[in-house]
Amino acid sequence: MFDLNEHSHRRLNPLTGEWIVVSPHRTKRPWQGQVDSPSRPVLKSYDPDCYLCPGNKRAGDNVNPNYDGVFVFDNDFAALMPDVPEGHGDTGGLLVFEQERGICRVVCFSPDHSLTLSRMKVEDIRPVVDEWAKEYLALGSRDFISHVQIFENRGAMMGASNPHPHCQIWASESIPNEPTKELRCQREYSETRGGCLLCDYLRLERDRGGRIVCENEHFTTLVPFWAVYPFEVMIIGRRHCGSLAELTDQERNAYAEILHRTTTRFDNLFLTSFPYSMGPHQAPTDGEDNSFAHWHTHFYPPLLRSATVRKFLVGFEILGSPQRDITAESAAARLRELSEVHYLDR
Ligand code: H2U
Ligand code: ZN
Repeated sequence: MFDLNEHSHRRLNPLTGEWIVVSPHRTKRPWQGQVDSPSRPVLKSYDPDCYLCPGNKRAGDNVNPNYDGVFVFDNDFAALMPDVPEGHGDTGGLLVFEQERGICRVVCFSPDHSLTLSRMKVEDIRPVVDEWAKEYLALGSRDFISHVQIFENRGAMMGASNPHPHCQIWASESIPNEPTKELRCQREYSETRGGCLLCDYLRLERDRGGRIVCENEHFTTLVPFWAVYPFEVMIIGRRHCGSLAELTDQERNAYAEILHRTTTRFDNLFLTSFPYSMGPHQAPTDGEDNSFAHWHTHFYPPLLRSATVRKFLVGFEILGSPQRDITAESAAARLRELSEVHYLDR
């Protein structure tokens, strides 16, 4: 009898169309690979050397105002620029390029250098949610912007340059790879099956329960069946809509709340400031009919055990397919049994 908890298998990610190899029998193997020291919580509320703290100097002659809530600015080292001239080329389908215009912004969540989403009050996360919605609309309404990607890199391990609570926004002329795959799959699903992929998936998971981490009235945090990262989760809204901008007042509060609860569980897992890359996937702003797209949020955390990193994509994963040892079901069970009171408050 085939057993998903015993036997090697592969799982389809219906959002991207890609397969993930799952090796549940392998979790007991000894680990002699990379061990990082766990990220300690930051203690000081103000750091005179931080370029995101209120009143401090940034690159060039820029000085941050003495902000007391959310603070947004154009990235001083933007990866994408709005004023790139038109350019494209195609040499026999082999050397292909086109100009990529864009706008990059930085959003500070709080003036307090020591905070994280897990340590902020829900009522202080709500303005962050509002700012994300506002930036999505403002950047998305620019005629050359087709997609707005908001993302937070949390922790040095994930490449964050600074512990100050912040995220980045890259608004781009083209739709990036990951959303392109997800949009294609969502469109095909709705054309062939006549429903929404994520509405149907959420309903199925809520019926079964085994991969659900936590829920509130409007949102569910779950470990997707096809998760690649050890404690990867998705936050999916119960109501079908394309972006944060469409959320009601109550839904925005509920989203702030589920962000807080999810990140608190993460910190409580290994009693660390848990590293991750996270961000919402929202409908493109390319003027096309994207009504099939169901906005959602991904969290990709690299930690497997306390101070032990999931190998970054290497070996079979880079040459073949991504692979995981700990199943989505056991990861969800671990996250589900954790307290929602932050360990530093206990
Ligand atoms: P990360 O921690 O995710 O790297 O985000 C910090 C961003 O802040 C990064 O993209 C920008 C960097 O370009 N930055 C400024 O815009 N001004 C500065 O003075 C330093 C860093
Ligand atoms: Zn700071």
